[in-house]
Amino acid sequence: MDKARSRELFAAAKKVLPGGVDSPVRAYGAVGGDPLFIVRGRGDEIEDADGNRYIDYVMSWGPLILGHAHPAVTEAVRAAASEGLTFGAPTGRETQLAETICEACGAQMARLVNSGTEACMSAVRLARGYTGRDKIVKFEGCYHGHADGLLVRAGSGCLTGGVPDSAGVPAAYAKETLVAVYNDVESVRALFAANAGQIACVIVEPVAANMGVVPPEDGFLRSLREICDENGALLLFDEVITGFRIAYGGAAERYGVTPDLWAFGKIVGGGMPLAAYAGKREIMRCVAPAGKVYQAGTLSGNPVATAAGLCTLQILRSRRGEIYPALEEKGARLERAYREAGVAVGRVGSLLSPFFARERPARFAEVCRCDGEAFARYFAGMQAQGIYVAPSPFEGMFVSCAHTQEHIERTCAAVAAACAHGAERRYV
Ligand code: HOZ
Repeated sequence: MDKARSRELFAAAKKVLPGGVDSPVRAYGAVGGDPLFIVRGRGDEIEDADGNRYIDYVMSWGPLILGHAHPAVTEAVRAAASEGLTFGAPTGRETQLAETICEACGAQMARLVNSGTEACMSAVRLARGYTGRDKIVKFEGCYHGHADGLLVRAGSGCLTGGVPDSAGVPAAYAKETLVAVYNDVESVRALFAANAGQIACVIVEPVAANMGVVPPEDGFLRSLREICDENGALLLFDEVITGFRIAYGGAAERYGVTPDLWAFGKIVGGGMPLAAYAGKREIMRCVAPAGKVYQAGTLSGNPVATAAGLCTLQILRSRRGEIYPALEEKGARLERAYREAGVAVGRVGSLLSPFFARERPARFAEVCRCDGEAFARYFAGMQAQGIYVAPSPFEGMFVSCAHTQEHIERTCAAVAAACAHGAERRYV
């Protein structure tokens, strides 16, 4: 497989972009080698700058649940763009998108922003403004974007790069972030006991998906709900990854636990830079200009992005009865392939990740004991067979509606070969 052009492009990029990329986890730091430079995507495939084609399971890290360049979504974008790229004034589609998001998850009001980072950061500020408290609880290994206070013990690229606590975050600010253990209710109770009356919210990925995919244990999310209620704190679901993916109604639909606030990203923008935070009316009314919690944005509710997001959600809503069962089936087929290859798997619906460990981890400390070198060999084996997976053991695989049965089967065969290759020094 020739990768000369990608190599050249990366060499040029490194001169002007830090690390040659615009987001750290893209840089192949955990697996070695140079990143592929992508020129186009169609359905479930991407093509790199050297003309190599790959079945894609990164899918832009989650947004592309309908696949690359979905005809209806690209047409919606084209039509919206031809009317003007941005106005910085209200448009009707923002209301429609907010209504669609709220109807799906059970929220009453939403505010549109540009990225998952902004959505989480703003929702945390809102929780603080609403409760009048400063401290928040997050879980080690969970990632909520790169706002200062949320980088404490963070997953995703921080974990991949070995810097779960970023430089540049003032210690005085970081100490307002209390860190609990995902899937360990007692660790949350202990923080509430030690910080009575001071905690504004618990922010959690309902399915942890930035330390590999770690599903919540039975009762975990319900216990968080109870602890928050007992202590007058808000429960904030970061559904940037899980929203509209693990079910049309996200975690509330899948697990029957309703938070006070939600952060959405990825799928809600249909592949464009759009995200949202949402919640109960009483809380959302605190956001400016209705209330005193300030948050703003020149491109918020951008007309082209809302067109992509709305079109995507409308397709998901109208065909949810067929889409989600089909995604579940494809995810289950891939899970089986990994298990048959002797690799543990975390999976919820079409979101999954292999773990090079004897058993699927349920806690962050167990995730950290997985075999990173075996992952790197597996990654190289998959790429050599034309399968594009994330260059990090801590990111999920995203299955889309566009993944064909034939490509899923081709992937299963590739998994068997790549895992045999990755297995040599497994389970250290
Ligand atoms: N935050 C993404 C991973 N969970 C990475 C985004 C990117 O590198 O494009």
